[in-house]
Amino acid sequence: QTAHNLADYRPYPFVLTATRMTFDLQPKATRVRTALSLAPREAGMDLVLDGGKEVELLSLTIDGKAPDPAHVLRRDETLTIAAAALPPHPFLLETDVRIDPSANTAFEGLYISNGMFCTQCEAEGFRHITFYPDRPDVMATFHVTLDSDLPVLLSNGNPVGQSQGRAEWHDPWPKPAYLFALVAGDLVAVSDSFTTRSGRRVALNVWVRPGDQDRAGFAMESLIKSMKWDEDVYGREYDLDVFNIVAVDDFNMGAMENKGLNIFNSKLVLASPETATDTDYERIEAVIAHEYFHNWTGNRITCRDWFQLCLKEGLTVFRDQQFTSDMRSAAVKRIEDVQALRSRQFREDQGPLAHPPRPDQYEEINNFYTATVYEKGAEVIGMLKRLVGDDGYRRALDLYFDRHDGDAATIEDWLKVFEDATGRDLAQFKRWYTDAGTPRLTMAEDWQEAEAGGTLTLAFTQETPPTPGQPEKLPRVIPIAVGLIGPNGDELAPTQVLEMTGASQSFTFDRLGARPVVSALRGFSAPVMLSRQLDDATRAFLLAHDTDPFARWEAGRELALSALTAASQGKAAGGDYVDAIGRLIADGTADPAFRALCLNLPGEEEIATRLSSGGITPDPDAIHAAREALARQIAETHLDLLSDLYDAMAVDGPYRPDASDAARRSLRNAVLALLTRIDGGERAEILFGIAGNMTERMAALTALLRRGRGQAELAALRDQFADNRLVMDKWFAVQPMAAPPAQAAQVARSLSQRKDFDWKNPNRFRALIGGLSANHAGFHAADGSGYDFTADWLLRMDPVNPQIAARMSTAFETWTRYDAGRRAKALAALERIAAAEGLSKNTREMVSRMIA
Ligand code: DPP
Ligand code: ZN
Repeated sequence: QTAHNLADYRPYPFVLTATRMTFDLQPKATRVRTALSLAPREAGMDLVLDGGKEVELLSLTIDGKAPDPAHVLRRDETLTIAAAALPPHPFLLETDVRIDPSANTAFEGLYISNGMFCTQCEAEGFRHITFYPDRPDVMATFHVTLDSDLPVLLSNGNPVGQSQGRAEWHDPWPKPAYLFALVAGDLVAVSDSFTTRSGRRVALNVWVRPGDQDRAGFAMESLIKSMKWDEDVYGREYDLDVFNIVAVDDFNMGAMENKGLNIFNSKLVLASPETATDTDYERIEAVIAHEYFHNWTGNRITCRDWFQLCLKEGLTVFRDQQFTSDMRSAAVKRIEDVQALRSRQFREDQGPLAHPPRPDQYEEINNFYTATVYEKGAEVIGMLKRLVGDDGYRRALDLYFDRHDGDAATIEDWLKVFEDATGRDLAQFKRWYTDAGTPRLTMAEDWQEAEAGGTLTLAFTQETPPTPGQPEKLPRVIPIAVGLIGPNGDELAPTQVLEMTGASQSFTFDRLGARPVVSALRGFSAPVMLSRQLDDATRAFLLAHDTDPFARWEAGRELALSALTAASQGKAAGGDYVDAIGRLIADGTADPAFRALCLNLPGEEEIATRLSSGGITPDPDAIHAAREALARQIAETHLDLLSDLYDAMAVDGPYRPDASDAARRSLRNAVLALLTRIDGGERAEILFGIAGNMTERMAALTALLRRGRGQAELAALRDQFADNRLVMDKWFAVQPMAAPPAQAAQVARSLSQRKDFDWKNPNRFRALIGGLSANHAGFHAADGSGYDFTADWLLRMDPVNPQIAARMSTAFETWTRYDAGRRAKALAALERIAAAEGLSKNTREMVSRMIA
């Protein structure tokens, strides 16, 4: 009853062609009148509509007449009209319902944020607005009338009528209910326009609250760049006369791609140098692009059912990654994406919540908006592109848009266009979509000297550990990009992609003059964990000479991890890494952003993941200490070099959020974090005082907090920005995150008692609760204080906003990998949550999967 299974998919027995709605928007009692043009696909079927229990049915008619009440059945989540009451031909079903947006704290459906009406319907929010076939394969045109005294009234599609207190919108593109949106509020727009390459002039607006206009310009620039890029790179044009973006403060997600009316969490729209960091700017650009790109990959072609979520999300993430690579540095973007994948998706894959990019079962779909569906979904597409080549990819995508425009499609449809466009059989490749877990790839080298030149054999084996419900795994297709580097550092063989299909497989390179060093998994050509026997000297060689930027960074990463994992188990280490990093930071020819990425040590969570994948129980306190010690060692060894670099990387002139200035700031801030360990915080205090931009101020503040200082700076920031929610979110997040681990839970607890901890706001809640779980040794404190604090707040949030509570419960997803003492405390916290009366379906599913 509670689980949904992919295998149970059936088409909806009615065809819905047009939806007309009229909203009388009142905060406590909004009336929604809906007319659905329906036609039965087959005779004798009951009409089942979704509708949340708070939706109050006032009247219902079929072709203007009320049916016999005996034929209308209201259950908690559905409204059923018996076949006996339905005509055998097309008919009009009209409903009139009442809902209470002011009581909607879950922010699903129609709700109010700061006096503004807005909606969130993905995945299943529309059923909280009216009775409807709320599933993605039921698509209709929408005609929407909004009645309200509020000055700005928006919905999907094109405006077709405006008068005092009323606006009408028509969306000619058939869409599923999850893409419906409306907004009504006192808003102002930053406006511009874009002319598509076939000459359609599109009015563009970014709507914000009065006073926020001067922080919306970057979002608008990003939108225009995205529209142009999608035409240039994918040949995709926009298809309406207007494109509206609205910023809202209370939002469960980052943003939402509703047709023609994207709704954004305000933190992904509003930016000024004083309030937003370089990272914020980069994310705004990427998410504006992501939601815009959904217009084709998601809206024009949507998903047949929610099991196919990665069809639109994996592809759209892949597209926004390509966009950012083109706008900024491709090398840096790739490294950042791999870091994010490892820290979120590999972590998910290792624990009790592991699932395939296309799951075949769920209880609550909102729990599947995960790193696996999104980021691994994107990696799978990257592999497909590598296997079929750029031309093959372009042909396949053209065919996809051509063949499936207007469809609700599946992963099978997606793979079929690649097969048809390239002639390749993708049956084995499909396992990437259906199997969970991160494959472990092992590489062994064999070198044979010979007269005609030596022969190098690379022998690979693959194995994927068991995951919930999938004890055994068959081998996958793994594209392994490899290059060979000669002893003098020259590239002997450029990158080639080895295609592994078996459980073990060898590849041979012959006629080689001297034994080369192998640069493997270039560009992170597959989302696997690669293990190979490599000494630290060879890693340092690759860090100095590899021509592939990812592989070069990876060599440094491996050096650092080898030092850190050894040290956290009480073994001496670090020399090779400290020497190599010294050479790299002194190399003025290397991109500052790349040097910054190399200088930022692997996080504690990443070290724990590495240890645990090698079968070692991670000790959070020892990991923290080892990382601190290595940072100090680098700072002491290279003090002069770092001081000079800190001065040299200062950025002159007004703040610009572009990649090259951001790169210099990122290197300088990485250096600052190290130097603060030696100078007692002198530089950081100065920087905080003089910096005009949030990037440097946050870096300085974080460095100080990590050293147990920074109280004056915190107070200054609060005084200056008490009224700026987004800055105050940072203020709440940084304190538990950068606190010494033993105090982190206490820091979070006292912050949670402040009046301005407006916890029902998702951003504020995520800031504080997520800030603590980002402090690895703090969240996993041996006394259980981190677990207890987090469980207390999940329990408090759950009845108010189940989506947020369930999402944040993933802080516990790695609990099984720690020692018995921590496991017992984490399990007790999870059991306390599980035992709560009235726990939401969302959180219940998460907690029971984690305890199972
Ligand atoms: N709004 C979310 C995203 O764009 C869900 N579609 O990924
Ligand atoms: Zn998306």
